[in-house]
This record gives sequence, structure tokens and C-alpha cells, in this order.
Amino acid sequence: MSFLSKLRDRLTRSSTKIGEGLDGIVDAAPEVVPQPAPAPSPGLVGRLFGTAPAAPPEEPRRALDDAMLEELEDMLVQADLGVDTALRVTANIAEGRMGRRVSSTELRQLLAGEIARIMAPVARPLPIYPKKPQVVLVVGVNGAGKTTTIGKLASQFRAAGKSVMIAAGDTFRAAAVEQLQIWGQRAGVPVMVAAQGSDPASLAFDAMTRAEAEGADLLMIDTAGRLQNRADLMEELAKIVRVIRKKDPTAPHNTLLVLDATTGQNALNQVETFRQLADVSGLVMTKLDGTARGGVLVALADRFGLPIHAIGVGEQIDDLDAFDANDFARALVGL
Ligand SMILES: Nc1nc2c(ncn2[C@@H]2O[C@H](COP(=O)(O)OP(=O)(O)OP(=O)(O)O)[C@@H](O)[C@H]2O)c(=O)[nH]1
Ligand SMILES: [Mg+2]
Repeated sequence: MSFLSKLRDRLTRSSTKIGEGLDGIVDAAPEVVPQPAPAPSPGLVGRLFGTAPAAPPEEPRRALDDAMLEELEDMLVQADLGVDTALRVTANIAEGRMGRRVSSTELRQLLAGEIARIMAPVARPLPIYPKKPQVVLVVGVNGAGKTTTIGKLASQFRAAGKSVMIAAGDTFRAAAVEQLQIWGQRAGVPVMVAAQGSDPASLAFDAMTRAEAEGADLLMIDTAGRLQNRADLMEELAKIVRVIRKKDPTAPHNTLLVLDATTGQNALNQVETFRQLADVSGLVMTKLDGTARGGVLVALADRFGLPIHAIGVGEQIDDLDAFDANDFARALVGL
């Protein structure tokens, strides 16, 4: 299955939401163009002489006016693009097109074009540096998908011939360490653990020492989930970063913020807070399968411009895809 159809398949709920929204907006036109009667079937003669098939029935159209733009804007806000982005996208669609009669398909294409334009600059894979080990710190709120994403990434980097190590920086929960060990086994990557309740910053330091000694290309450090309003946990994160920098002032080379797409607009606050504490260098958006809130990626890209390195589209090890702006835009609007 091609990436686009897989993504479209899994983004069904988002795309249905926006797609049906667009159909609804165009169908709300006061003057609906009458549908032509279906053309007679081409018959034997037609088939023999290759008569062109009858043109598909004309799609309903609606003149682009203020009322329609307002509906479009509301629909985009509903689809989690946020007010600012919805306004900008709508204004761009309107530019030079007021009064023109558009069909739902044309509207989808225009919208996909605008969304792709916003997303293109942020569609960038995780950069790989010559530095050994390249330290990738993974942060985010509880349950965002950090541990799962580390397992998936470790597997991909290993398949690409990199030597990878994982550090279980979530030292609070025994279950968290076990979960990471299972992912390590699946990916075929060693997992460094510390005693339960020990300081995650010192585990990070030890893991860097070992990764260096063993010549690992990549060290991925998992961290405990933390809500952005817990000052103590956020301070702990800042401490992890300080200690990592004692070992290597250029580390962490990547700080990945993992966001759960189903949290919708709250993702914007999460980026705001984590950025202040941990100098976030890129995003991974998980759970894009089966959510109707994929639109929040557009709001994030528009507001922060942080690279989106990958998207999670399921719970299995290969359910992590590169982020492609065009595919995403088309899938989101149901094209
Ligand atoms: N459907 C779907 N589920 C996902 C995806 N990524 C993670 N999950 C699921 O989300 C749940 C939480 O994932 P974890 O990786 O444990 O999240 P975490 O951020 O490490 O959680 P804490 O360590 O508790 O903060 C698990 O049930 C995962 O299987 C995804 O892309 N799609
Ligand atoms: Mg975890």
C-alpha cells in the first residue's frame, strides 16, 4: 500500500470531517445547478468506435462570498487549525477569487494547496550529525507516545545501519522501564536502565559515558511524562539537560517533543512550555490514525515553524512515517 493511501486511510476521521464540511458549505448554495440527465449508455457502437464516455454530472458550485468564507473559517477552526491559521488560510483562498463559482473539489484543492504551503517548510526528517554519540532527548506529557516513538525510531535507525542505544530515563515507574526493554528487544537495541527512583539526570550522564565508550552513533533518552503545569517535574527536565551538557556542551543534539494529536489545541500550550525549558528542536506527532484532530499540525506549523520529523500512525513498530507536506494536506482534506 502506498504511503498516501495508508495515510489517507488512517486519517479518515480528519479528512471526513473537513471533506464533509466542504461539501456542506458548497451544497448550502442558494442556487443549485440542476444535474443533467444521465447520458445513455454508449452501447455496442459507442464501444466499438470508442465514443468518449459521458461527462460526469456537473458538481454543484457556489459563488465565493463573505458568507461562504465565514463558513469555511468556522469549519477550519472546528478542524483544529486554530483561529489565526484558519483566518490566514481563508484569506489566501479568497484572494482574487471573490465571486467565482467553485465546486467542493476545487475548494478541496485550494485548501490542500494552502495547507501544503504552510507544512512544506516543517516537513524535515530528524537531522543526523557526525557527532558520536548523537544524543536525542525525548520529552512530552504523560502518555503522548514517547516510549513507543523511541522504539519505532530505534528500529528505523538500526535498519539504516546505525548503532543505537536507549536510556530509560523514566526511573519512577518500574512498568516504564519494562515497556522500554520490550521495545529495545523488538528493535534489537540495548537499553540502559537505573535503579527505580534514582536520578534520571545521572542515568543520562552514565548512558552518555557508555554510549561514548561503545562508539554508539545514537543515544536516545526516554523521559517520564510530565504535565506542563508541574513545576517540579519541569525543573527535573531542565536538570537533565544541564547534566547532559556537562558531558557534552553540544548535547542534546535533538530534543524531540512528542505530541498526541488527539489532544487538539492543547498541543500548542505544550510546545510553548517545553520549548522554554528544553529548547525543543523538533516534533513527532503521534496517534494521527483514527483522530479527527489532525488539523492541529497546521496550527503548530503556522505558529512555531518547528520541524515535524515523523508522525505516528499506529501502535506497531513500523507505524512511524516521515512527514510529507503534500500527502498530509491532501489526506487531511479528503482528496
Ligand atoms: N494509535 C496509536 N497509538 C499510539 C501511537 N503512539 C503511541 N501510541 C499508544 O499510546 C499509548 C502511550 O504510549 P507510550 O509510548 O507509553 O507513551 P509515553 O509518552 O511514553 O507515556 P508515559 O511514559 O506514561 O508518559 C500506548 O498505548 C501506545 O501504544 C500512535 O501513533 N498511534
Ligand atoms: Mg513512556
